Amino acid sequence: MVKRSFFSVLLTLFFLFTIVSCLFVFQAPAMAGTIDLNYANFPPAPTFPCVQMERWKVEVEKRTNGQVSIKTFPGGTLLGAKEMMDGVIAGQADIGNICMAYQPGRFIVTNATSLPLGIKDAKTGSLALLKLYEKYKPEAFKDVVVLTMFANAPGNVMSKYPVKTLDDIKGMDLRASGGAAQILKAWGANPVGMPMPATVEALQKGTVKGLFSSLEVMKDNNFAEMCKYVTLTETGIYPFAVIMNKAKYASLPEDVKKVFMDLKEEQSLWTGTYMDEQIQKSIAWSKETQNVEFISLSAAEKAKWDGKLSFIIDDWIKTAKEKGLPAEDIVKDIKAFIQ
Ligand code: DTR
Repeated sequence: MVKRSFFSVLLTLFFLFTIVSCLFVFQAPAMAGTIDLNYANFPPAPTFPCVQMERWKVEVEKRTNGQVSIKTFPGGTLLGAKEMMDGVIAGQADIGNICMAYQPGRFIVTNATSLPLGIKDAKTGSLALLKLYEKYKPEAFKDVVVLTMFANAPGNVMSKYPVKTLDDIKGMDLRASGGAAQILKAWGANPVGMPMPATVEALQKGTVKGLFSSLEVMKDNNFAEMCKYVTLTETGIYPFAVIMNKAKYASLPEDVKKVFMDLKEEQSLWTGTYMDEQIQKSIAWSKETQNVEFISLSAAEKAKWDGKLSFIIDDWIKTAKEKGLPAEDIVKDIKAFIQ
């Protein structure tokens, strides 16, 4: 009797020990490894910079087996467009998405991609931008770690009134930032600078009569409701970067850093491809449900519009050279990367 109960106690202890150690083994990685990161973005959730953010979050959480958890903040709820770079450097957000065109003087090298160089779509622009960054590693990024870069598709005029000739666009108040503003100015329009989120109100109030950007915003931002005309100019992209606080990045385990770096080019390609697909959907939707008229410039008119832009590249080269940058090489490289 005594012998039997001694064995059953031993057996029970053995089972308990096994269960506890199993629990410990399965819990340990999650407990020891949970790294919480926040990611700030400035435009609203349905727009492409935020869609790419959610895709990146899902991929990181999957590829680190839940070791990293990302909390996303779309719509400027953590940091707005213009405070993004400094906010990430200061650690107000661990990760942030910047549109470089909103600070043209700060990101001179990477903003060269917004020159009218004939980038044909977002995929080409995104990969060329990332290659340019990797080649020149511009000073502007010395206080952050770049997680990826991408671009939107070439710009077109979306307006409340039809624009068919240079006379039509003359003096028209159109929203644009950075390099795109220069393009509009060269065509004789009156560019009004503001980040994308401010554009909705400006259109509603009539402060601007339209905007110059990639066409996915007709659907994503519902601009098709107010802008019933699109003039197909197909020029000028906006470069974006996803940046991370340097100290926070340095504190990550090596395997997590590897996941981030392995995703750098893949995310760029994914975003460019996603954007190009969204453009097609947006065009179809604008035509079919919003009755938007798409205006193609005649060959003669297009030549006039293009002719107005050539000085922009020369001017950029001159200014960048004065700042000690290898300006001609940068332009040559972009042209080679987009082939
Ligand atoms: N064209 C730039 C960048 C841009 C294009 N689509 C979106 C959507 C949300 C924010 C920015 C952008 C611009 O007009 O700001």
